[in-house]
Amino acid sequence: MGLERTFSIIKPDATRRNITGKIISKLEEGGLRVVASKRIHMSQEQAEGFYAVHKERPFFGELVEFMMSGPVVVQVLEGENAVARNREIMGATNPADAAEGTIRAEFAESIGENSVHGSDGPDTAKDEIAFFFSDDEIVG
Ligand code: DAT
Ligand code: MG
Repeated sequence: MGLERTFSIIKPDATRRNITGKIISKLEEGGLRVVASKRIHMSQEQAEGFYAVHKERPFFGELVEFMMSGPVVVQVLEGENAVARNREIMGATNPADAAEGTIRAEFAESIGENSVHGSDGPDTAKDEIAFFFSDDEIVG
């Protein structure tokens, strides 16, 4: 399989509770390495653009408002099967369904305020990384 990269966001509910370190520890303990990271406050344009795939969903407005409600940490993660591995470490979208020990089972507050984002496939990962990072910001 070889090394792969994926895109991750630590969401505003997690920065608000000052648990970014706990979340990064879970990612690192799961075999992923942070190769790019920055703390940003998303603009409306960024939040709407990033989640454009969900724009017809009933929760779109709420999702965009939430992602703009505080700082986030955007990251590029690297590791074996990084896309799938990150999804495993995160757990299911709804924390009520997330497996024990996953980030969302331990930290997420609700289906909307669920602490982390992770790319859902290798093509999405490439697009999402490019949305927030230039090549020279990624140091593997
Ligand atoms: P994931 O973040 O696990 O990839 P997704 O891509 O289906 O999940 O949805 C993106 C985000 O939208 C999700 O992390 C939280 C929000 N969301 C999804 N379903 C929702 C719902 N039924 N109600 C409120 N927010 C929801
Ligand atoms: Mg998704």
